[in-house]
Amino acid sequence: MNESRRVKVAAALACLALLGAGLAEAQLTCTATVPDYVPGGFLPVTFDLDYTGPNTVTALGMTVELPDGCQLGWEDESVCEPDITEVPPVPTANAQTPDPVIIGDPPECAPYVSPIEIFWLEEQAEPTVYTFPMQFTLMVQLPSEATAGQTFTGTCRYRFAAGELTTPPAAATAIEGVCGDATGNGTINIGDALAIQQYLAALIPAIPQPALADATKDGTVNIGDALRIRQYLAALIGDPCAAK
Ligand SMILES: [Ca+2]
Ligand SMILES: [Ca+2]
Repeated sequence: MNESRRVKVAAALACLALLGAGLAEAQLTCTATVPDYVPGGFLPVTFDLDYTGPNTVTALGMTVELPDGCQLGWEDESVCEPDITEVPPVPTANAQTPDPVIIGDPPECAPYVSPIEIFWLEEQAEPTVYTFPMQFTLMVQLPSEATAGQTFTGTCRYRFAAGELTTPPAAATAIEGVCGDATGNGTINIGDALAIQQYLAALIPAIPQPALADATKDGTVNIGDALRIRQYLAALIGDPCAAK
């Protein structure tokens, strides 16, 4: 081995040692939370990701496992109904907006199926610098025959300039709730319609049970849901969540 090559090998080994030390100090966490669900409705599945360590995270990926029959978004949500955002952007420190990409190529308006591989890919020359802690939410549609607990699992991957770390799987189980019960107290009353209206007026930051509040089952909570609940309470309709 000539001198130049010996120096390069030594430098490479030193880098690997530094990387190994860095990875050993790195702290990764990924947790999942879900509210109660309604069969056939949409459910926000939220992942909280955190990282502390000496290495800058330059790429981010997740594998998400859905219960049987659950679906996630569409390849091109702009031409498919309902119009839901399949994977949101994530916060970054250098004002870049990496495109979220789902691996797979289903036919137009066919859903992605589990397990779902998600990556946030940067097109820019400079790597994206992710900021932690971060949170993102996937809107998943449950099958109409869903019963009992519905468990969602996410495994997060962090990539550095060299090397990659994977978190243990984070799981959360949703239980079935009463459709229209936005407050999550087990009954439908005027308080549920009011909670939705207060949320839409930005008087409260969140709805306790957003999937139960989505009476129209279109993946969003809006005034139509409050109207359905009011119509139900006025005995104008028999089921606040029945299809129109
Ligand atoms: Ca309620
Ligand atoms: Ca709705």
